[in-house]
Amino acid sequence: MSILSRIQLSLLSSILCLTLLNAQNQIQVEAEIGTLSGVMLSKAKPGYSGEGYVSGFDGITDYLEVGFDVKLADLYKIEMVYFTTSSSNNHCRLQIDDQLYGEVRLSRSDTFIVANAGTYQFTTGIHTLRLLFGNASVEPDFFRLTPVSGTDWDRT
Ligand SMILES: [Ca+2]
Repeated sequence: MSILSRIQLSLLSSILCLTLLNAQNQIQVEAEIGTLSGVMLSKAKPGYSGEGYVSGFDGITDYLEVGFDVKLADLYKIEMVYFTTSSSNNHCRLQIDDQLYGEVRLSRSDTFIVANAGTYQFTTGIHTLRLLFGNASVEPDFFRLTPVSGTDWDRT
């Protein structure tokens, strides 16, 4: 093997390694494995991830809560994959570790789409996300948390 191809191979494995690390650090939590209160597991609409998605958000006390383990303390981008066929009603509420975090704005869609729910600084260990009814019959599929490593510009 020439020196050049050894260097190319080494570079390639470094890039692959970085990609795998990034994939591992991303956390995906299925909505349907959470604690469901006033809501239920659904499988009617195709295209979901995992075992289904959650339907039935229609009352002020309805919620779903998921727990997950953060291995790497970081600022995380929080996304929720969902659909809602309601056009006039357009938000739900999000609680992180039993504290109200804010509203998640929703768009009407017949297919699963991604909502950007904001960013949050997570410490290592177990945390919870609780999705509460706002005014929309949101049907969440899963949550995805992506570490914003290396971008210190919005931490200060
Ligand atoms: Ca799901």
